[in-house]
Amino acid sequence: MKLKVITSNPGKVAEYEKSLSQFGLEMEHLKLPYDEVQTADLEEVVSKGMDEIVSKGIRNFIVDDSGLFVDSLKGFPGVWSAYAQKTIGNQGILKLMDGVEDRGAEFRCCIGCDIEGQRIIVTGICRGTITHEESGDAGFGFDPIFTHDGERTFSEIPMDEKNAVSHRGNAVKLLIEELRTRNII
Ligand code: ITT
Repeated sequence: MKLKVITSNPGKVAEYEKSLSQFGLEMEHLKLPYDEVQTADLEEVVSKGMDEIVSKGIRNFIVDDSGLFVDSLKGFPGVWSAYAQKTIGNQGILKLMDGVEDRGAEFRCCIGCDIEGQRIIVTGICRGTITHEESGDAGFGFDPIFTHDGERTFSEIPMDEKNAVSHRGNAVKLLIEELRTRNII
């Protein structure tokens, strides 16, 4: 079965291809802008986005709203992660955390999947810490400043390893469980 991944971010598509192909799900990248409502809730962004996409007659797709939530910044950038990444970038986040001892943070990923007329929304989390400098070339977004094991950033590990522990990987595990429960795969 083919699922469209509706996103402007090719890095997400690559991660879905790697984690979902083993379940017979083939990914197709579709760049289709949809309204991301202003709310502090990733699931609401996904649910409203799915309504809009379905109203355009598109079915069998995945949307993904993710963010980095930094403890000492009271959850910032959170739902504003894309804007923060585009404006202040990783260096800006590091600057905000200059001299801050508590480096705790978590990535969250909310997946909305429309499949065979059914709707599944799941959220995965990955706890870790913010490093003191950028490191590594792989991945995208905040990967060079986030470490789940305190040793290597997400930009310094292979995609398979990132998928095994990441917010998106954890959300995919929940999605697979739900697809199995509903006998879709
Ligand atoms: P779409 O909304 O078009 O899917 P986006 O990149 O804007 O693409 P999000 O709003 O979900 O995606 O992501 C918010 C920001 O968080 C964005 O700058 C991403 O690069 C970043 N981000 C999301 N997932 C990430 C991950 O696995 N690793 C590093 N950064 C990530």
